Amino acid sequence: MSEDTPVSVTMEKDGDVAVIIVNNPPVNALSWHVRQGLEDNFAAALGDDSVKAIVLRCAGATFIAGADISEFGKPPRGPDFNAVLNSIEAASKPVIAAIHGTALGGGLETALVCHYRIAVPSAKLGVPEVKLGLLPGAGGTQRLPRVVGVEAAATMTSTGDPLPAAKAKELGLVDELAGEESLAADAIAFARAKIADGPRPTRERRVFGDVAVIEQLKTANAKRWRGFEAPYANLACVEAATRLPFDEGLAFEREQFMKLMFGSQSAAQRHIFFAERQAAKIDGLPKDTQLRDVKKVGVIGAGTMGGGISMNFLQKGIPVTIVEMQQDALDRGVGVIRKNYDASAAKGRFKPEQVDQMMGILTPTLSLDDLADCDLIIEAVYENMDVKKDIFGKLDKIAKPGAILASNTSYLDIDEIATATSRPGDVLGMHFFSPANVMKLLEVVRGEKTAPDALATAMAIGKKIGKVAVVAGVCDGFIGNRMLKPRQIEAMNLLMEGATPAQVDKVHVEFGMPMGPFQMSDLAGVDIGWHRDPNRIESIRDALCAEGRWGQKKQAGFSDYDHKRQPSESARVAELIEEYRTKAGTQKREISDQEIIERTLYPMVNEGALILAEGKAQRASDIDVVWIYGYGWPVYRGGPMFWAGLEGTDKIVAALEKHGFEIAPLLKEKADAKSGF
Ligand code: T1G
Repeated sequence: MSEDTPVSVTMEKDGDVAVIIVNNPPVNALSWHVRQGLEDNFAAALGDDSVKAIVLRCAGATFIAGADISEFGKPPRGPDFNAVLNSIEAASKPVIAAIHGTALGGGLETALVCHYRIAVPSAKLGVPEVKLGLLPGAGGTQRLPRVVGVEAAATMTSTGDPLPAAKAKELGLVDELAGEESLAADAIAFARAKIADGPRPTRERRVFGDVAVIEQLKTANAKRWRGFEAPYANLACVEAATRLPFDEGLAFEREQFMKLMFGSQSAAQRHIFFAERQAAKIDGLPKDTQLRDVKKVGVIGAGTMGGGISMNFLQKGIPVTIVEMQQDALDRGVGVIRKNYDASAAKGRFKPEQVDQMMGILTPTLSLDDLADCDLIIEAVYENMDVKKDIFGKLDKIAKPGAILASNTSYLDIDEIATATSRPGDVLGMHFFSPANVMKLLEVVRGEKTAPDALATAMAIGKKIGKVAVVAGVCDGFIGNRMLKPRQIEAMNLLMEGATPAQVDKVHVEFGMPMGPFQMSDLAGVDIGWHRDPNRIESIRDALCAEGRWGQKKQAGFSDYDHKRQPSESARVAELIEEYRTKAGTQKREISDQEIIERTLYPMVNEGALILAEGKAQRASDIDVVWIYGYGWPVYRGGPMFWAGLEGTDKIVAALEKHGFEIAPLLKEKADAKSGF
């Protein structure tokens, strides 16, 4: 080992048991120097005649949480991962993995080449590679069927969900449960007890279980896995384990792994893995920024948004005071919260007593004065600037010093709202996405005068309630909705020129979106933002609204809907479009699917480039995170800005120019450099 190799693996001896300890914070990833350290320390332990058994454990928060994803795509360094694992498995002395925290991916594969496994009850064990568009590429798909059987192996690899230690023990993945606080000692005792049994190489164990589960999983997950490659590659490897000798199965796994590793889907999913974590960071935040305490939250408005927002805090044990102006609206809002929790409890998500607990820390009131002791107040009322400024003016007098005053507005100017108070440093936006208790995205809108600690606190509380929070700047629509706008405008233009709502929606769904622009309008409500004058028809949308075609809620929007909300093409909508097209004197023509992509998705990239250039998003990857978690952009395409790199920014610019768009300078710059964002 050369002197510049970090020492991340050490060895201690307890009598005749060697204890090899990995210490590579924060998650003991199998970086090159860890692999080097394992190779060196196992060689030393195996070469020491006084050593009769070997324990492998980790310092810090967790057992090995996987290969070091940050090394992927870089020139290989240090010993080959498979070679290190195979040498551990071939050890002439029993090797025991002592597991705490999360043994994930390459971490679990390392535990699998150990001959026995002991874990603390709170440990979790899994192979989440599929969530990175990969598969366990160090023997996991071949060894798991030999330890837990085909059914469990197929489920673990294709879903990526970890198992709690107790379940792992039930399946035979863990041989012994240690005391929560005595893993080190229990592992040594367990190792000593295994000296007589000797090594138990996993590769020599027999695959068992019913291969039929593989087709069953494919059928059960067809919708969820639509467009993804990795789940099917994982299942193909597990299936191979049922019919190939170990080494041939390993070779098949390697081949499948390399295909995924060098494919665009894994690059996209790994991009999002890091992008999500990067989004939590605020560039330039002073190092000594202290977060404000948030022990009590106030929510103004008990409608759909106010109720959903409140639920996020209640289920994390944070008391909420919810304010409405009218008693019946307040009662209705509280009733909806209870109904939602009861529905979740019926599905087993909460125990009934938990629902009572959560409802017990919800305080309904008609008076804003009752928000005086709240640390964070979120306004979620009607999208009207005057209404919001009136409320913030009152809050300025009621709220305690240091309370954060947030608006859930989806596009209004936070800076203008802040002028209604004497404390603009405490004012920011917290834009939740409907349904607020379900959608993970939270846009935290930073006003001109928002204080750094207020912003950092809002980001931290967002993470605490399980959201993926992204900093946005003040502009119309912030990040997500601002990019949605050009997409919706062009989608309407395409109808005028000859496309149908179903065709545009189909192109988006085939691209990987959960729904197309018109399905989204019908779901949200075609009448959102409509002027409500049925005689004023200035667009196709006005024509639909004038006829009461307000979307799913009226069983008619851009499509017709049956009682199960199943859509079908509407002859009436086709007539309305034709009437409107004739009135406007627009010629109908054939529109290709490619043109739909170029005129609805490419303008989003263009808008994203403007958002970046204006500093309304901290980084391109933040924009990707917004679209993945706010609108269901397919994660295997990495978000609009990452996808622009895959598509080719030069190709995008050429198409946008062809369709007459004004090109964002930053996008032009990337295109000229033939680079992504
Ligand atoms: N490689 C590199 N960095 C990692 C990492 C990894 N595997 N896992 C986490 N980090 C970084 C992360 O970016 C963050 O960095 C910090 O650690 C804390 O992470 C061959 C090919 C373990 C459950 O997919 O699920 O093995 O932002 O904020 O909330 O078959 O990290 O601080 O600079 O998420 O406590 C398979 C991925 C890899 C597990 C901890 N393993 N990690 O959650 O902390 S592929 C995974 C996680 C593989 C082999 C294959 C979580 C966690 P920074 P964090 P956390």
